[in-house]
Amino acid sequence: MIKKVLIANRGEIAVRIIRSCRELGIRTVAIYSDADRASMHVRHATEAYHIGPSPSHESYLNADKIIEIAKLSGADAIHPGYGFLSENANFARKCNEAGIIFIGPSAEAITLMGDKITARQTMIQAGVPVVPGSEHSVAGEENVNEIVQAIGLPVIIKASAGGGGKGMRLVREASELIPSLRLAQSEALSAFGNSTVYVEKYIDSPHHIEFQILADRFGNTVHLFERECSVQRRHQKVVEETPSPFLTPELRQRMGEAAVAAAKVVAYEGAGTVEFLVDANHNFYFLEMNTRLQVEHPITEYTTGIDIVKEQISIASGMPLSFGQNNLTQFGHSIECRISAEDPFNNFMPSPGVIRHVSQPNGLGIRIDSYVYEGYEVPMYYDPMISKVIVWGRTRDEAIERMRRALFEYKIDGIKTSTAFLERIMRNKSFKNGIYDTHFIDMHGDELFQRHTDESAVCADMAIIAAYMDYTSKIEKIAMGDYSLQRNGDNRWKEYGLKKAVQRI
Ligand code: MV4
Repeated sequence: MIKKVLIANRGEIAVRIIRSCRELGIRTVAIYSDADRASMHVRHATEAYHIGPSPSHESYLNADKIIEIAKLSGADAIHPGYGFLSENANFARKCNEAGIIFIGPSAEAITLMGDKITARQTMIQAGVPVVPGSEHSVAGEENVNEIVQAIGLPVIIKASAGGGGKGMRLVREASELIPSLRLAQSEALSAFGNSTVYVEKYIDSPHHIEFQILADRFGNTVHLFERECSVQRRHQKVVEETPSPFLTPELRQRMGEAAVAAAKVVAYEGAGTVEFLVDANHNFYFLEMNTRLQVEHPITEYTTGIDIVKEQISIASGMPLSFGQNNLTQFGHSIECRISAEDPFNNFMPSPGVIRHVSQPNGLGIRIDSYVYEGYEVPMYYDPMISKVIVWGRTRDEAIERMRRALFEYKIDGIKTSTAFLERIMRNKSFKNGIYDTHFIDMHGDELFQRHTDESAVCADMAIIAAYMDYTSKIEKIAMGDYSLQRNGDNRWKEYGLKKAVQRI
């Protein structure tokens, strides 16, 4: 039995993991860097240890120090969350060698899936469809020409040690092939210390759809259905939803079976995600497997009722899954929006700083996985994501309207955040119709990034100004941006748009 878990992470995911531990009666050990002394995860945990300076390499990536603290504190397991050491096979191995349970898959499964060429070969053996392309690493110029002869242009050159879009190169013209190969190889070498690359046929306008997997050590493997993750910007997911409006029940079933086969062939244990590309003709291809808990896991929790973190802990304690595939159904619809401390209207410029005021949405079907509070300073050292808004609705339309309402209610002052940008996505016609693919943000940039004052921001500002005007009593009218406020004859506030305001002031 696991009685005490060290969380080798920070931010919202550390808080999220501690919540499930508390429900299970498991004590928790937080670690924190200099910048995180006052962080929320430290407050939630039963005990907390300082790990080192703010930069990740000296704190949340310091494997030996983390294991040392686990031993010192008497933790029997380590949960790595996502990012940091979560997909580091050496860390998983070191934990196990130190007699500490790594809550995640085996080091072997992490290594295998971390090497994208080996992962591809393994999937081919298991009968899971992969994108047409090279079976081995690209050996040289002759070899790459042969591959492209066989599959045709355009192709995409990917780093075997890469993943998540890092080190990819699209090749449309034959003349670009060799220069792109050289570039891809040197980029892979400098980014991953390994120049090995492979080639795939380029799938134009694909959907990114992933399946959540749970597997115990007795060979029981189930999937918890899909997550549609096509709303991305520079390989960062922005909005995720489930069910995918693009899948049919028949395709969902076939992809779910393929995802389970993918997990079984590597004797996978724990929670994992099998990513697929799906083309416009409903062909699906294995892309990669993420061997960790993912940011977007809550939408699956909402639509299946399963607490994925509790399942991870149960599996890591050696328990069999308490349900089979036939016990699982998807109910209703769930959407997640990632809120980041960035300015979406200024090229997503990071916006760290002190949160002066925060007012979170609430009510039926709303879940906030966050770690910020009033007075908290968002540090510049880590990922800019500060909060996730997750909604559930009986239908997709209800979930979208609920998300709009939640984003409207969410007020964060002191720093710039992405809430207004996310509201625009919820109002976008193509998104509302469920007709979008991985090019969505690029295709709708004009609309999504257009500079105009958002309704929610105006309402909030107007309310503050009206209160201020009541307070000062002398001010009868005030102009702000495109709007103005003025008292009516009956002493009530009236709003004017820009044109009216200019006429009257
Ligand atoms: C592709 C592709 C088209 N064809 N592979 C980007 C992230 C990484 N996991 C793989 N990615 C892609 N691989 C082939 N053969 C297009 C992408 C891609 C993409 C994939 C999912 C979500 C967003 C994306 C944005 C640009 C490119």
